[in-house]
Amino acid sequence: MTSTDPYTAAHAAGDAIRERLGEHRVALVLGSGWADVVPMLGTVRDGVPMPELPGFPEPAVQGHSGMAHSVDADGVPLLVMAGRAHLYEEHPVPTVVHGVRAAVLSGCATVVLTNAAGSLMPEHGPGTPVMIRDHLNLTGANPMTGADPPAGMPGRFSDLTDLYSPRLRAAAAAAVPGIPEGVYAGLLGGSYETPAEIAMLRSWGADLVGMSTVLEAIAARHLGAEVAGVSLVTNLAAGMSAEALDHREVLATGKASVPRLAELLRAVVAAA
Ligand code: 8IG
Repeated sequence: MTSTDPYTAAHAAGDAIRERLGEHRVALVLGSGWADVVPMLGTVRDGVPMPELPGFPEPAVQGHSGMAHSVDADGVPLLVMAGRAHLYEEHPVPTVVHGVRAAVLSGCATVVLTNAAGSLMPEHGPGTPVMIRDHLNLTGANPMTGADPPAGMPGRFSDLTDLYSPRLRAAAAAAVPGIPEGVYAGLLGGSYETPAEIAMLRSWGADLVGMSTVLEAIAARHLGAEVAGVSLVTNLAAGMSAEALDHREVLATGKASVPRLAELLRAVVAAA
């Protein structure tokens, strides 16, 4: 992805998605621990390993199947991408956002981003789904840097007010009364935080902390998509609990939460 410009590469991937899986109205990116929701979202019609699509890297993180599925979700054509590229794997920013750009350019008008996250809210611990209300992009990166978007694409400096659709958040709240909302701090990652970093993030307004989502949300909004974000809390952030942080627990918490997550996602997709 260094020789062609990232938008041309995403266009090619969008065309390949349409050829292999058809057209979809909504795209759903599944984070760590979320993969098992796929069969509960509707009728799974078809699937393709994402590395077979142009511009997608080989999957690396355990628990990510790296599949793109075409799902009939109660009549809504839904493109599910189970797996994503992370900055901490040293994927370039255009690779990190390639999937959402491809999905939008393939015709998806809505992008739903999910992740596993640490919680800074002591009352919302492991197993709690939280709707992302806003984010802090603390990755030090941004998909709108680099060469100007090519002709025919919106320019940079996208307005990120209401990045996380108030309409879709309201649909989630209607389906799951009392579902919490929070501000997601997206970090480069590679390690979890120190307790001092978590204290800092709390003072900056963060409710959730993770290593994904923010760059994809910006890239999706830039191309005009409506965006929703859902975090599954799998741990209290560093210094807030006696338990050590462990990636295996992320996957186990995901599995136990699957039926509730599927119900929530079905409601958000139906409203999209
Ligand atoms: I799951 O506590 C999960 N992902 N940065 N911090 C960060 N990412 C996470 C965490 C966490 N838990």
